[in-house]
Amino acid sequence: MSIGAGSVAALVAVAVLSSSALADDQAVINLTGLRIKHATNQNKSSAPDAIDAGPRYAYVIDGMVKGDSGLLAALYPSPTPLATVLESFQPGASEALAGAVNDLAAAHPVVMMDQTFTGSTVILGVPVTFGARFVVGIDASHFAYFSLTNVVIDPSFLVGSMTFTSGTATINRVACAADSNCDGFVNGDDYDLFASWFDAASPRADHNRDGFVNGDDYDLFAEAFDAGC
Ligand SMILES: [Ca+2]
Ligand SMILES: [Ca+2]
Repeated sequence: MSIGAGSVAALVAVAVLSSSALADDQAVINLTGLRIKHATNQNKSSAPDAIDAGPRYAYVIDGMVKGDSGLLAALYPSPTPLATVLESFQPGASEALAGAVNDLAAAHPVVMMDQTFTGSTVILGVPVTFGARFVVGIDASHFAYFSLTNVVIDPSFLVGSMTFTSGTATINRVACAADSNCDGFVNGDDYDLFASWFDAASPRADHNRDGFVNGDDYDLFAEAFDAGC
């Protein structure tokens, strides 16, 4: 079969269309300067960096924080990984800083992570209570956001506050809901991973994100997997 000039023009038109409509698969939120301070609510947006809607998103929050007053300044005088600080207040908490979730409706707004951390520890002999709510989502204007609310650092006058000296929250759009490991391919690794999550009744197996892990999720996953995306 030969390709005529008209077909070539059509192909070029398709190529131009698809490049102008090229999916924006990532949004990055700069967290530098964000304070972790008692009773201080903050929000950071990726604007003007937008991201397209997709059936699945992977997110990772990474940053360095430093104490800027009180006991926290004594304890963390230089930039320290956020994960290390979270672990010192609530062991295991840093696991929540990265993950992936589906949004089968592939529509914005969407919330990817809504995690409340709470813990208590003793810093230099002082019992300290800590709490914070981290939310990562994409708003209706397609900008990603990170919000830090419900911050409790008690007793705040003694413990002080912290600041992000650097850091980002990065959201990557994943083209296939069945791409469990978010590597861009759908293959046996994804099936095995999903099956292990499902067997463990992990929230990561909640394919349709309705709050339950059951046969519906297995069927939906199998359907997406068979379709190869
Ligand atoms: Ca994969
Ligand atoms: Ca479900």
